[in-house]
Amino acid sequence: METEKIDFPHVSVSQPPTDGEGTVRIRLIYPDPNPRVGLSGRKVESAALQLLAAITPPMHDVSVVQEHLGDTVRFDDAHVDLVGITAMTIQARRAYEIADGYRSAGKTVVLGGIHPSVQPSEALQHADAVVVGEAEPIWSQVLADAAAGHLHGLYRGQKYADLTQLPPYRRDLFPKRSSFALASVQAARGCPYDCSFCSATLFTGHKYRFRPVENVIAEIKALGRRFIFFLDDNIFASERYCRELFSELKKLNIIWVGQASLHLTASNPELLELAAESGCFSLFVGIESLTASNLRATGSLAKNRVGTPEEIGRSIRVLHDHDIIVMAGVIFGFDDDDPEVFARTREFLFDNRVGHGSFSALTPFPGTKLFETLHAQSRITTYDWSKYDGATAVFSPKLMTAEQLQEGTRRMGVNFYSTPKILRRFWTNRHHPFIYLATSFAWRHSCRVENRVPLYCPSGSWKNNGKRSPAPETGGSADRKLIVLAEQGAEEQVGCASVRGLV
Ligand code: B12
Ligand code: SF4
Repeated sequence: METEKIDFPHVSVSQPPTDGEGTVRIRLIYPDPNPRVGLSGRKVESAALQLLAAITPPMHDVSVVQEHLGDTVRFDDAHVDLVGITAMTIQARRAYEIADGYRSAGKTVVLGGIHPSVQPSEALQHADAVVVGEAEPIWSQVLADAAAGHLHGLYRGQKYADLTQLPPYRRDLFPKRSSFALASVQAARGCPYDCSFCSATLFTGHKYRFRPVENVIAEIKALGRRFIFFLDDNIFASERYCRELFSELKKLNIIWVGQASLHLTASNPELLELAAESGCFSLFVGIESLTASNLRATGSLAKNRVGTPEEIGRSIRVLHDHDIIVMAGVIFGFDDDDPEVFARTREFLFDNRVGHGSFSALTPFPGTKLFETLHAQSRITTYDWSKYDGATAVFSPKLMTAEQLQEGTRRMGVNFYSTPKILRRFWTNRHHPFIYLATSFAWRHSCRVENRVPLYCPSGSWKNNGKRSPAPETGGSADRKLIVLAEQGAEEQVGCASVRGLV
């Protein structure tokens, strides 16, 4: 298995039927990686599809299916000519199932998003066309070719999208809403860093590109929602831009959550204060590891510029001093992580009263440097993309077993969100009492349901000594009961918008 070199084979495909005037009836689909259980698609609207709908020329007809929000995929729908499917790696298997189903029904299929972009030849086995990278520069060409019956196999824009021209998302086509009426907005794209495990820069490039502040503000005003999730990889990317954005946000009476690096926040208390005044109540910061050698080896020391637990703790306190709830993203399984890493991290997060935590097993996403390294070392143990969920160990770690990595990561979430711990962290995070408690308990629920831990069980003492129960189709009645419970509680799955993997 190699990370693919992108070439442009021209594959002839059948012409999608149209109404005869060049109108293509398009269905955009967000696959739920685990529709059988209904647990894993976080309950956030798909910004990619909202944007794709917005940049679709008006002559075409667009409808949307978001499986993770409960919509059903129907292959027999006569009112569809072309299906556009988005996929992160974890969604790839389901995306291909859906693509194959539609192609069997004679529909034209286009795949796009991060996974098809880094594995285009693989994706092309399931689609008539694959869009590599951002859709803005190329989408109308794809649709024109589809309408004319000249669809090529691979499409890639020659340049990055011009964010000054980004239209507002077509939210009107998305009647099903995210949990907590959360609305996603993007102010900038790009990241100058190069963390070996991250897919973001492959896609959005190393240079920051910004939307004009007035466009962002106009979009938020038109939304009429109070709870905003900034999708940007680092909302603190440029001080000048931030000052302007936060000053304008201050006038809107909204609350917002975003992602940022510890360096750019903690080193600039004045800007942090402005962020808090503008409605920022929580920031996701990818601290990744408490071990400096891990941070150095993966290149992620560059973004936070703090590498020891003491330095990281000090930076976190600066955010707390500005009444901002910290969501710490931590990854386990780096080469210098031994089995003690879980206890050390647990203690650090608790001692520093970190409000929220998001824990992942290191995952070599295709296209990343990490993938290349582990693949070259023959340490990747599965290429089944549906296991690339951040909870499953898909490679052999150096200083612990794959099972230790997997179980340790899963236990972290359950343990971190135990009721006593949530309550003991309350004082530090008291400035947003309702949000802190509601999101903490939503995360508690989510972690337990995903790990099949009874909701009433004190953390750390669940059956099987923390091991996952068998999959539902083979599991016993207790499992089935929990799955039903999970389905009933589906609306509560997502707490804070910041989910590990965002940065
Ligand atoms: C928002 C976000 C989320 C949201 C998703 C909300 C949603 N329903 O869409 C939430 C918080 C739920 C989330 C969860 C996860 N995420 Co996430 N997430 C992001 C983030 C920050 C922004 C994505 C976004 O919406 N961008 C804005 C839209 C407009 O841009 P876009 O998605 O790139 O879409 C453009 C193109 O890709 C293209 N395109 C996309 N789809 C399609 C489809 C077609 C047909 C076409 C033509 C074009 C096209 O056109 C669009 C416009 O240019 C990215 C980081 C990043 N920089 O991309 C990570 C990122 C996508 N996430 C990632 C990961 C790993 C995850 C998790 C697996 C983490 C985890 N361990 O739990 C989970 C998976 C959840 C699940 N089970 O489904 C990785 C993906 C790596 C990979 N190879 O898959 C990323 C890249 C982060 C990273 N740094 O590595 N995530
Ligand atoms: S992890 Fe964050 S800082 Fe590192 S490359 Fe990815 S987006 Fe940039």
